[in-house]
Amino acid sequence: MGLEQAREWLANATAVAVLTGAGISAESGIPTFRGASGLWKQYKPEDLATAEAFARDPLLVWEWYNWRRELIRKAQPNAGHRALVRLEIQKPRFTLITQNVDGLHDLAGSGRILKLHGDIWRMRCTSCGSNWPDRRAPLPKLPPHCGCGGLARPGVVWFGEPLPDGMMQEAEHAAAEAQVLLVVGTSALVYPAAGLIPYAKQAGARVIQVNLEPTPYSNMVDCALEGSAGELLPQLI
Ligand code: BV8
Ligand code: ZN
Repeated sequence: MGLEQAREWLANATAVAVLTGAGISAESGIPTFRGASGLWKQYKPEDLATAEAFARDPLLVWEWYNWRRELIRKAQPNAGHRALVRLEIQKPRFTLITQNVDGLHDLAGSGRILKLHGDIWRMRCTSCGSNWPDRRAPLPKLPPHCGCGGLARPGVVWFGEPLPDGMMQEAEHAAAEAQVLLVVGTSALVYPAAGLIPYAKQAGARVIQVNLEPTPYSNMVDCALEGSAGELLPQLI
């Protein structure tokens, strides 16, 4: 099944859901998680993105998030992000479900975004629980603290932590009612996010995958397009 067929499915759909991962931000200069570029000081992301790592060494974990915030601060949305904004405008029913915490979909102008794994530009207090936006990069002092004096943590979902309440239900609802699920730039290895792919398929959606490399679902999807999001999405939409 080729790009032409995928274009037609998308054009004829009135209800569309999109699932994105780090791959859509790669062409904006943000390293993905897997692969050499994802490493920071030899640490694997899944070693730092945990409550255990933060409890052990909050400064180390904040240095990593501060490094990512500075990278993301310099980044601009790319043609892939912008194509999804156009798709949202065209579709009566549209939901953008992202695993990315970089905020580039917002910056591109997307509206209906479900941030499954939170937002790197928000902070949460580990003692009073309040959360607030903070877009400073670099942060003046590490680790940052809350007004109550409590230690602040990044407003993201770490491995072993549940997704924000109701977020997965909303995402599953959007995936179930979509005629087309467009999956972009994800290795589909992290759950429950990756579970949305078979979920949509079972609910009768056409699933189109745009990814540089094959994923565990390449044989299940209706159309697996191998290439970069920045090149393929403008051709698809
Ligand atoms: C939970 C925020 C339970 C932080 C992130 C079932 C089976 C197995 C394991 C589990 C399971 N259920 C749960 C687990 C455990 C775990 C998990 O999935 N582990 C994996 C590693 C096996 N899941 C969890 O822990 C989740 N929580 O289950 O809680 C619970 C319930 C109740 C009570 C208590 C607990 C939470 C998971 C969320 C973790 N947080 N991020 C931060 O960012 O700092 S995950 C993070 O990693 C990202 O958000 C993203 O989700 C993931 C990285 O994946 P991708 O985005 O896909 O990126 P990747 O680099 O892997 O791939 C990029 C792809 O793009 C590649 O394929 C590449 O080819 C392609 N590409 C590159 N360039 C381009 C491109 N494609 C197109 N164009 C390009 N230019
Ligand atoms: Zn506080």
